[in-house]
Amino acid sequence: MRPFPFITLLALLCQPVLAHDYRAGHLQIEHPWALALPDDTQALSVYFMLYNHGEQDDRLLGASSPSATRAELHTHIPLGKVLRMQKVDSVGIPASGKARFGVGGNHAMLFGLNRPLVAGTHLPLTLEFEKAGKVEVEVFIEADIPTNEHPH
Ligand SMILES: [Cu+2]
Repeated sequence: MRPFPFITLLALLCQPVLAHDYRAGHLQIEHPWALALPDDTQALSVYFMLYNHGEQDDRLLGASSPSATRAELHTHIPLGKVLRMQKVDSVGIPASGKARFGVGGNHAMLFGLNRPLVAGTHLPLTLEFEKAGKVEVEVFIEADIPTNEHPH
């Protein structure tokens, strides 16, 4: 069964756009989103914020989606004056800490998309964690970068 999105009261009170949150054990996955892009898009960056409310470190091991043929975890590394994407095997989320997947930093990269990326629609994504296991989320397709993009 697909986990039901958990919209916190705090999110409703503080955020100008509708955010959506997912919980899996001690992990919280905040507002997975991606930009709406043209139909011939080959690769899509997906962003979200991970919070670990537990007392043990966890680790994001990978991602997958029925809407893409392949998914990888990426980060950006500075190369002279530009940022270059680089594949990473996993990303740690420290106990009582967080891991930001945001513009210019970590992201999940989807390849071989089999559906249009229309603003206002959702795209299914499965995140696999070392301890929390597999968590299904819905990625909100946004017309623009959210103005409150993971400010925490
Ligand atoms: Cu990438």
